[in-house]
Amino acid sequence: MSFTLYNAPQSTCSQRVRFVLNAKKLPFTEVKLDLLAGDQLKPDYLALNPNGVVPTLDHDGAVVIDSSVIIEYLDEIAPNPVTFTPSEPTLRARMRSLMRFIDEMPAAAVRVPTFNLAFLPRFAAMSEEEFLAFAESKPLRKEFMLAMGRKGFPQKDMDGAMQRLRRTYERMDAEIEKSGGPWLLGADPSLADIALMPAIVRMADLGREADWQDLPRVQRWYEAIRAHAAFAPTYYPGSLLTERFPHLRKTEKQAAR
Ligand SMILES: N[C@@H](CCC(=O)N[C@@H](CS)C(=O)NCC(=O)O)C(=O)O
Repeated sequence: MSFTLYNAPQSTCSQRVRFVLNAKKLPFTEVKLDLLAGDQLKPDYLALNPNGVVPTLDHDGAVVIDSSVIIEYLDEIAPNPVTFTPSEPTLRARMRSLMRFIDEMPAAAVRVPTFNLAFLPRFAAMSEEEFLAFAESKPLRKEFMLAMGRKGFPQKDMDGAMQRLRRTYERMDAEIEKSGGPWLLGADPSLADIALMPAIVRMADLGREADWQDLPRVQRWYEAIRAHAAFAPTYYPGSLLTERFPHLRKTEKQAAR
């Protein structure tokens, strides 16, 4: 089996897929796209992924897009040496419900502080015409970009994103308590944990770890995922925003407030 992953080091959606490939010990060729330069919007890439976003997986010529779909696909075609899908149908259903929740809540919310804090200087440096043309060329995120504008999302949107993330931590806490932990569904990590991981790691990278300090089950979950053997090869150097954008290291805590 041959795998090519089109992705970006700091992309949260890409990190889900790298984690699963690493955990399953599936060798893959990594094609790194520069998202701020617009590599994801070039015709060759759009022919693979018409959404104009990463990740995209090519498996022996079969193209699979969307990180949640890709990780489910990988779990189906390579159930060994480890599977992240419970065998019991009601647990599988719970896992999928959580994955939908994660895509709708934290995975979406985390884009607001990410763009405002990390990427804005790049857009602020564009002329209005350049920015509008860049936004216009995005099949999936045009309206998101226009809502952000060159000045960034207003504080109201930042506050809303932080509230949605806080409700996510509380939901995680409740799920871990219900399952007995340490993972969302109990004793073993599932695709839901992997889908959630990048949003939590992103918020920690942005200096917001204190936001779940009052929830020790969530803190233990965060320690457990970081201790997983697949974590370090997934978060290779350059995978964190603070590694690529040094301006975040000093100001992240104040700026995210
Ligand atoms: N639902 C998609 C979302 C993919 C997505 O939003 N990817 C981001 C990086 S995490 C991207 O490529 N952004 C490029 C852009 O906004 O132009 C998935 O999970 O694969």
